[in-house]
Amino acid sequence: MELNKLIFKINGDERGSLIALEQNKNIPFSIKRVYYIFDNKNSVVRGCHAHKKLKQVLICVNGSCNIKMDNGFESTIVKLDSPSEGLLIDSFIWREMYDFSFDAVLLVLASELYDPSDYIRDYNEFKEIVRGE
Ligand code: T46
Repeated sequence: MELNKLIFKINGDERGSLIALEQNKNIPFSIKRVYYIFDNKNSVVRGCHAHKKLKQVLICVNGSCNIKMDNGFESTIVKLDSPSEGLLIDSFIWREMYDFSFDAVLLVLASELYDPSDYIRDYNEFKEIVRGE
């Protein structure tokens, strides 16, 4: 399954590092919402859904976590552990986030405002939709 990893330019100098994220530049959509996930127990699994319209970029700005992505035909697991690396998750991709380190902060840039009706929460329903069954 195709992986959409984004590598961000680090503006570093003797003081430290800075990464700038800009909509429709290094982030491939207009950003309508930003949220971040933190303070997770190591054993939790988050996500477990797909979206009909929403596109997102996930960046683990501190610590690490694993992301499982599934397009209904195949799946892949990506470890996010760098603030200079983003993972683009398109619509109609099932995602699960797990193995959060105690210090993990997962920043998410989203192409749409929060809309509960955009979620597909049933894996069988998701598979039927993407497989056109
Ligand atoms: C996704 C993964 C990566 C809001 O009120 N506004 C928001 O923008 C979001 C995202 C959530 N919420 C509320 C809804 C729930 O009461 O925050 C609570 C936790 O949300 P949720 O259970 O959906 O969190 P995750 O980590 O399972 O999933 C989230 C996003 O919802 C989802 O779009 O792709 O992160």
